[in-house]
Amino acid sequence: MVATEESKVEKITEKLEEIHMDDSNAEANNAAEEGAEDNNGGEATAAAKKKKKNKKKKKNGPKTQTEPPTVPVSKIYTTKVYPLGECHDYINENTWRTTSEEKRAEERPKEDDYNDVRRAAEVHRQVRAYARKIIKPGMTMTEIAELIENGTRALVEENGMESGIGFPTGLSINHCAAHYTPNAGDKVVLQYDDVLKVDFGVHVNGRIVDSAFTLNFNPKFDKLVEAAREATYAGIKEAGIDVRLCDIGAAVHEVYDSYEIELDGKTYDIKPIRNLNGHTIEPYKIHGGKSIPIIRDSGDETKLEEGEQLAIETFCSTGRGYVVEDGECSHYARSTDSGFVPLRLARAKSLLATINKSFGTLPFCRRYLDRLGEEKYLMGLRNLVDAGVVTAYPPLVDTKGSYTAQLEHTLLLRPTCKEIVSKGDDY
Ligand SMILES: [Co+2]
Repeated sequence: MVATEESKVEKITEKLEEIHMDDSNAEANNAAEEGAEDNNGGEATAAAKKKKKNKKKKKNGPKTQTEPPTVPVSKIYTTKVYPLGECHDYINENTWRTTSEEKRAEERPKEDDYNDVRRAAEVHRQVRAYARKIIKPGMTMTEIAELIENGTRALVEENGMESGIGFPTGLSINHCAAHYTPNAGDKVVLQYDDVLKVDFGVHVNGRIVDSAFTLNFNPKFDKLVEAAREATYAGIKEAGIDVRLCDIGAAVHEVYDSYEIELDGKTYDIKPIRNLNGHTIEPYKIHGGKSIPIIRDSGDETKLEEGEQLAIETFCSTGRGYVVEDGECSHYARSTDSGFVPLRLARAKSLLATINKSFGTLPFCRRYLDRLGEEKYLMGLRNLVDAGVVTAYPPLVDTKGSYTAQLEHTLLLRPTCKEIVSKGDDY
């Protein structure tokens, strides 16, 4: 999900092919042991026999993912210790953090939290590996959303507020940059010439991993997608403890300045979408207190701080570089600071009870209400939005005919290093 300038102000209110998930250390150990065996001239010692037996047993265990993805990551990582993201040392006046014993000690009590975020990230990587391979023109938006959501629910072992989907699966196409997911009855079919932003979230104990990528099928859009990727990585590189938000925006903007794209004989500047922002993430709150600009001259000198979790996301466009709300709304979230609001409609009250129980402050969409068995809830939902108890997040669009792209990662500003938790082999 993305933070808009407006929301910042209105805060009030896998026949199954196998993907090997063995970690490289295990593979290295096996290779080393096999090497040792060869040195014995192939003699089948008691130890080697035992090892082979163990190996076979291990193979029968569920250590690989299926297609489509159905195996919980906890059945793959049986020690329940999930892989670290990509870690980067802090730079400049923060280089001391890398080797600080004191900072290492501060991280120890937070390991369980980090492990929750990493479990969510592993689910994201495994679900998106399948999504990136299988999403093709001709599929409906509903099929795409369901394959991602079914995968997420299974791999994270969805369980009430303990683990599940972090927010609705964004499947925004072309000039729509964000916050579109199909509602019931949606008949939109993905086309060859579409540029699709896939933005989905996974949470474990409220620790949300928010990561997004862009798919294009016609290579004429490659530059646009590349621009979003490079700009986001520039933002990620810039981010760190004590770094001013405006400096991240400037680093991102500078990359976009170097990009243009030729589409059907016409050349377009690739611009950042100036009213879309990255954001901090807090437990069960996709939009924490800070918005991270993707333009220079934002003037925001607020600094990032130790311990913060960030979604660094940038969007670019061949249009105006500015989005407005447009079209049927699908995304909603309970407002986190609405306080007590008296509700007159009984239907609004019962709907709010469902929202509180099923989503808390996590964003949801109409399809999620449908699957819970809620019916004829639009009036009640409208009532909750009007009362300020629930915030509606309609699709955000640039000018018609334009194309937009996005890339997003979730980062942890750990005391000793910057960890890109959602980083994978794909992006
Ligand atoms: Co986001």
